Amino acid sequence: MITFALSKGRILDDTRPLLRTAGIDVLEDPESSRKLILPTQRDDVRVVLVRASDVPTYVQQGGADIGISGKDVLMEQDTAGLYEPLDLNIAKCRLMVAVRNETDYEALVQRGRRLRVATKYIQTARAHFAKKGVHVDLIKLYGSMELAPLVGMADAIVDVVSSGATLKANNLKAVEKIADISARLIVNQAALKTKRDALMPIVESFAKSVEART
Ligand code: PRT
Ligand code: MG
Repeated sequence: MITFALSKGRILDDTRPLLRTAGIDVLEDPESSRKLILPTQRDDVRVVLVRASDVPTYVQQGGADIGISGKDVLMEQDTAGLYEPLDLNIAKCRLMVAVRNETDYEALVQRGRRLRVATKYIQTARAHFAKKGVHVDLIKLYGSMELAPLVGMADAIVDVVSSGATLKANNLKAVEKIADISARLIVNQAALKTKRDALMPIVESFAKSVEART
């Protein structure tokens, strides 16, 4: 049995065509189903639905053999035991530093005062500002990072941006790119050995789909 870990929302929307091309049809609508384990039309493949930030953990721990995760999530975690064979080029966005429209970010950074940065990407933000030589106080949030500068809780945020509409609607501007982000196929390294015959055709089919789209 192959267990495929996916998260609802953007990743799932963009992944379903790839799954179909790989001959995997999820039999229930994942968005409306309350089940956590969904059968596919293949007896030997099932899908599990987990939080986006939990996908690498499931694949690492062997709760799933294969999964799809945003690079932003992977950058934030210890990825030992994970094989990342493919950039799927979907769910694309950019990991950015953003501040209020009226903030002069360059001046703020040059002043050398400690910067208060709100984010759910603590490890990535720490590494980014350390590389720049900027001292930061990191504030861990789990969502709606955009609010923190508006209420005076932070000088800047680190978050993913796609259209930029959310920043704009909240009078924020992106001032620095940390990384380009896209979803990645990840595979449990041990499973890749023990279930190679079942897993490799899936990886190869995904690779072909990605190639066909680019
Ligand atoms: O399960 P949990 O809620 O913890 O995870 P999640 O909310 O991160 O899941 P989900 O499904 O929203 O995102 C899954 C993955 O999609 C992320 O890990 C990213 O790799 C990728 N992705 C691509 C995005 C976006 N684009 C994106 N725009 N993830 C989040 N956003 C947010 C953004 O932060 C902003 O607040 O969507 C909002 C709208 O973005 P704009 O710029 O289009 O306005
Ligand atoms: Mg969410």
